[in-house]
Amino acid sequence: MDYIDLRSDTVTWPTPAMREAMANARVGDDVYGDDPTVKELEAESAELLGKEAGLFVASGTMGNLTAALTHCGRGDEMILGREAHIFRSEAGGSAALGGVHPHALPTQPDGTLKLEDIRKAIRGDDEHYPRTRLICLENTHNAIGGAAISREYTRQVGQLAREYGLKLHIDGARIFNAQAALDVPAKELVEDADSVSFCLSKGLCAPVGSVLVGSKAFIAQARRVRKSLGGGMRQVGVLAAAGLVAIREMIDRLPEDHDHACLLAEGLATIPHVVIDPTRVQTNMVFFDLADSAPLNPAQLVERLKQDYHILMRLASGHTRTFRAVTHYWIRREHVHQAIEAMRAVLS
Ligand code: TLP
Repeated sequence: MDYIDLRSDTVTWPTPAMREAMANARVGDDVYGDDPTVKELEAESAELLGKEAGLFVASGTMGNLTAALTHCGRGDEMILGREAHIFRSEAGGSAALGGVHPHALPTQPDGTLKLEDIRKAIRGDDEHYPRTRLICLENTHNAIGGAAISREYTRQVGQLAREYGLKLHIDGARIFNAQAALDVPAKELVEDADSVSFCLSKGLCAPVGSVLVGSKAFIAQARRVRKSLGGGMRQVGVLAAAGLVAIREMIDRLPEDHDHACLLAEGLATIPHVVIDPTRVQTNMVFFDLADSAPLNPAQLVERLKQDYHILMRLASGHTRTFRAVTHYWIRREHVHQAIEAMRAVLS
């Protein structure tokens, strides 16, 4: 890559193996069900997460939106966290396009929702109320520093959902980072979910796409919803081919990104004007604050790192002094050392 780009794992370029697979991909018109590479990706993804079927979608946002619109009708309510990506960063799509009413609860410092809060938020049968249909969790939790959510917690939420006849969707954009952090197969982390969306184009490096998985009946309905959103794609096996490389070759290397994130956090902790608790790093994200005492403001810091050191860094979404640095395949150990030394030079 041209820069040491720590802004996100979405910036990852496809690997050489992906480019080759894309060039040689077998394709067909996927809306007619004719693309063998897409079918393979959907089947392997479903298998990987222990669900019956999968659906290739253009993005994580489209995966979550398709799930919400498949589970909920207009005026139905979904329960989720205030810090959830779906609530904060997906342009209010489920409300705008599906009339789904979001019921946002406080997100806890570990990325969970209190079970008691969820229970209280579930509506009774009263004509004044929207009908509660869906609970959404996020694993790993982006805005909570990439926190991994445990199998036990998810199981409890699943039980609660079933008790009230609700569905559970997991925004598993980075579910394989949770698998690596917890050393629990992703399949088990999502066992209780009715649907899961995971991204191929973040730490797994594919250029485009996510996969939504669930039961056969759910995916059949989701396919119609995806079409209505303009997401029926044609010879899209060229993209699915990269996705297959992503799930076959890129999952097992994620712990390397987590090690690099720890290294970065430990290095940053030794730099003046950086406020950070390295023990909070669980996956590939490093959140830190720039103290008021710093000689530069956040915009100046970003500019100096870019101009003088070829390093790209950004503030965490919605924050004014909190940065989020994300490690990924294109960030090697020496890049982490370079980033630490650049920060030291700029802030000392
Ligand atoms: N997150 C992106 C940007 O939105 C900031 C990032 O850089 O982290 N769920 C989660 C948990 C996500 O973090 C994201 C993307 C999505 C869904 C949406 O995925 P895309 O960008 O493919 O629509």
